[in-house]
Amino acid sequence: VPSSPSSSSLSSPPPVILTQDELKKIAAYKAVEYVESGMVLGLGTGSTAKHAVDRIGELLRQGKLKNIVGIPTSKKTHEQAVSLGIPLSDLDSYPVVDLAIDGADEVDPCLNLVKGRGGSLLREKMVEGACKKFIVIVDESKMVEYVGGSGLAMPVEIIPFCWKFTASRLKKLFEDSGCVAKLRTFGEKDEPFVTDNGNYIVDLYFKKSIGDLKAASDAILQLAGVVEHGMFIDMATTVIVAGELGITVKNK
Ligand code: ABF
Repeated sequence: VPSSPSSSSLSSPPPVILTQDELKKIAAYKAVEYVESGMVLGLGTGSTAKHAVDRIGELLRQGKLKNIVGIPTSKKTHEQAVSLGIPLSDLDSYPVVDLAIDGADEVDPCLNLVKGRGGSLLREKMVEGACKKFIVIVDESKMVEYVGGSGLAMPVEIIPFCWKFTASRLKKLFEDSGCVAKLRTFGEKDEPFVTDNGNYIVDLYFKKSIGDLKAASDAILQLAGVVEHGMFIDMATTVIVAGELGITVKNK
């Protein structure tokens, strides 16, 4: 008996829809394929990087990786790495990092990034700025046309002293882009979010593109009170994007 169209469609396997977290894990595992024994590794922060750190711990435990030294980019990653038995050190002892693997909030077609919505941008920029190779791992939702133009936060770490003054100067810098500057807070009492370095974060929101990223970066960094911002310009050497149709590896 010939099968009806409805019965044949019932017998074909349903399409596999991966969750965002599964995509993050796929990107992370792919990046860990670049890790070799003996490397000094920058260990990123966030839900995507967490998968990479877990995988490195697993390969060390299985003896498939040896003599790794990890440099964590946050207190949280430090704790995770300790719990996995990954040997750790810092940039004072290892000023050159072979490879760093970390997530991002936005990635543009030139591989410029916005990072720091997880609050760890300063240590991330220090560690990733010291590495020979920096692999960014994202799911496809992070890919944008212009960084800073998505309407989502562009974080700036500032010192707590007179933070309102610094926030208003940041806002003024980008008046033409319709900038709104908001102190990052947490909890019911809206307490200031404090970074691992004891600083505050001001999130900048733009209505229009901020134009030249390098000029924007220079202007922000010139303000006294600013510690660092979340634009990572020209730093990523590789971006691994996991999407429903598979993995894409973009190289600088
Ligand atoms: C870190 O984690 C950050 O720089 C970025 O803010 C964030 C990305 O988070 P997730 O991987 O959880 O999406 O890499």
